[in-house]
Amino acid sequence: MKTCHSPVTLLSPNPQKRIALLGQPNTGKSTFFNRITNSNTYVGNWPGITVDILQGEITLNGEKVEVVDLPGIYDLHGFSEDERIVKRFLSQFPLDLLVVILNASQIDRMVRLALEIKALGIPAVVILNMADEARRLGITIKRERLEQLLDCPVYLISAKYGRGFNQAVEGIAEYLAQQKESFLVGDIDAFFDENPLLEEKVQAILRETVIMPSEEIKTLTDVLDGIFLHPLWGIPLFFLSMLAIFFLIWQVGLPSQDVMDAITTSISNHIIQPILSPFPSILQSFFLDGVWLGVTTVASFVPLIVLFFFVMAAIEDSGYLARIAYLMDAFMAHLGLDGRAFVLQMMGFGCNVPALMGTRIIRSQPMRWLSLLIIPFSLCSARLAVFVFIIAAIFPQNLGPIILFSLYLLSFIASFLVAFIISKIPDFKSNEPFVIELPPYRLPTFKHVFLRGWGEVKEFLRRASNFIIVGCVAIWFLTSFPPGATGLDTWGGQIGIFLQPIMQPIGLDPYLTLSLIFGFIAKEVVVGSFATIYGLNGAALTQQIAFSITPAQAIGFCVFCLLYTPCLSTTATIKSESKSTLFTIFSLLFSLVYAWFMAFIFYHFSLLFFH
Ligand SMILES: Nc1nc2c(ncn2[C@@H]2O[C@H](COP(=O)(O)OP(=O)(O)OP(=O)(O)O)[C@@H](O)[C@H]2O)c(=O)[nH]1
Ligand SMILES: [Mg+2]
Repeated sequence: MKTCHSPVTLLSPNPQKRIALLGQPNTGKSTFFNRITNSNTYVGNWPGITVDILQGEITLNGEKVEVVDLPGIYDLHGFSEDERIVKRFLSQFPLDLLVVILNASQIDRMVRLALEIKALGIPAVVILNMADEARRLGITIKRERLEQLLDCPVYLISAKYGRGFNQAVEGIAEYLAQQKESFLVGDIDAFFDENPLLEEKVQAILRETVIMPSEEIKTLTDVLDGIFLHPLWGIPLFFLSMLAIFFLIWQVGLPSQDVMDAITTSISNHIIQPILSPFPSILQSFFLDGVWLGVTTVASFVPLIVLFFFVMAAIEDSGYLARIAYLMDAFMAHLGLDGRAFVLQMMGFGCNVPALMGTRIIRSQPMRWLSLLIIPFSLCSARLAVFVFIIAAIFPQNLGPIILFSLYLLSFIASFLVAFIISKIPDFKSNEPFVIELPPYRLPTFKHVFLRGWGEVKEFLRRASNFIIVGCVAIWFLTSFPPGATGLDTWGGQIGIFLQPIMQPIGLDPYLTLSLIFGFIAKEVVVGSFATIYGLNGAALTQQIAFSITPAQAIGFCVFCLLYTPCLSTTATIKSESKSTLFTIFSLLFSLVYAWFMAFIFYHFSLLFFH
């Protein structure tokens, strides 16, 4: 997954040929896309994972062919933003072939789309994906008969495991070879026209081509749903599993950080320092304290964050997320939102950017604005690094996971409080009906989970090479000048002191304030800045932090850091998704003020317990 994907806007102007993958959400379009283009885009067992147009290039019959993965479209009236993107694409870009991807295990509901497309005379190939699941459910499909009735090639495949995939690609290549002219799909509204004649035709096709099992097979999904969707313990079970996950991340993640620290310290002692020794001390300090210490301290959290993403990928791909949406829906309705908003909030745990983009599946405009406003309060993996760092330094080991879990709860509570207040404004009341389709539970594959973790490492390297270095160098600069100055006499110290009247009431000292200022670039910079400010790393840095910050200060700091102005990438996404500068400015200012008030309350409350 690209955690912080940027929207693809520039499609190559004149590819030799172009095919597009079209179908309902969660039918495996992106899985097929990944297999055919050999790439690693985001797939997940949740309808609405792809909300943008993704493109890849392959070679078929010696020709370059552009493959386009589209967001899923529902056979419903009215369009959400992701569906509008599909609509715009199909009405503007000529294609040579439309690949219609259907879920074979739900063929009764899906064949209609294929029929509509064929009725419009659009050159298409139909892929019946998830053949493995259809077989398990005892569904038999007479593929050849279906080909005759639809008058186009039909392939029964399993994109996830690869069965039937090669034949499908050969079929696509063959079809493309015969296609001499490209065509424009045009307006897709016609796909969804009410047409009683068509309905009859669908039924006739199904009668002839599909044999459903004589009795319903009780699937593993039914059994698991009996447990996870239980009306009484469904929700407690969810929170307990989250708590268990944080214990795991804490127990496994923290030791991994020490290993990383040991490696980077050794590289510094044996390689970097000897190389730098002939240079003037200011240059040495720049590379060692500014760049190296900052970036490696942040890097020491990479194993922990990768582990966290492994777990998130497994939850997402298993289908449990859709259950969480279902479980939380009734509660979310009180907040003017629905189950999807809860899931988006959870997706924000990885990175807020894709979660913000995920709001495109919401049709109701007020609900979408509200979601855009509260998703940045979701505790993303960069903030996770900051909190683990502070909590591990200040609080006893056994309390660590519980405090971390409380911060996740606070992230939800802070979001929902805002939603609750805003939903009382009459105009913000949404009445969009919410129908969640519960996909079957699917076993996450090792490959998928691994690629997701690897994607995170690459994403970190990308961020480290620009945002994180820039932030750390800026802090080094401010805390090293004017020449000869130290501590609070430096420019950075002066900025911190200047802001003291505002920040002291929430427990922050000038150094903490300074680190937060640069957290605006990327939240990881907050961790890097501690290393840069104190010129230490590893255990020495942890000790220094424990010495300079009280528990109450730590709590005020964490609460402020959780809620205040999000990072640059998130801000840019708020702007691009809301398409409103005013809303973006409001959202930034609002989070700043909100963070201050929450931090104030938590800091003073903590003072009652800690000195
Ligand atoms: N059992 C099985 N699962 C599959 C198959 N193909 C895809 N999946 C799973 O189905 C889920 C949805 O896959 P995606 O590729 O994200 O579906 P999509 O059509 O791109 O979904 P949207 O982007 O939301 O429209 C994922 O959990 C996949 O692992 C298959 O052939 N068999
Ligand atoms: Mg997709």
